[in-house]
Amino acid sequence: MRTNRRFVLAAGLLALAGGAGVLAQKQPRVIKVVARRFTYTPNEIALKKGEPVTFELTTEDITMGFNVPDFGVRADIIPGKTTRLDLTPDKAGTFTFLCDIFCGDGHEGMSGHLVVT
Ligand SMILES: [Cu+2]
Repeated sequence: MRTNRRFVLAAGLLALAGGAGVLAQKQPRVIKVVARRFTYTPNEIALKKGEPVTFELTTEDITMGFNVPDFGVRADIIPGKTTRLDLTPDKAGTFTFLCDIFCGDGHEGMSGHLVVT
């Protein structure tokens, strides 16, 4: 019984600490992006300067890349997996993201835009 109560107390404290963590630290906004030959959906994504986001990247066919050269971040998108990529844009403007893993004849045109305001 005593052990049980202690466990409940510990679990309660953990939940409290977790809640405080969420409050103290702004959770990144999650943006899902689906890649397939030779497009991204969505292919235009609105972001706010200074707002942290996490891209959740998936592919519907083969391995693709997701590269945002202006922000120096990239990731592989592997079939059957969700790839998470964090970005906090520190400048406003329109920036290209593109596939940097050759995926077939339309690869060169596989791109989209981040519009940061
Ligand atoms: Cu490609």
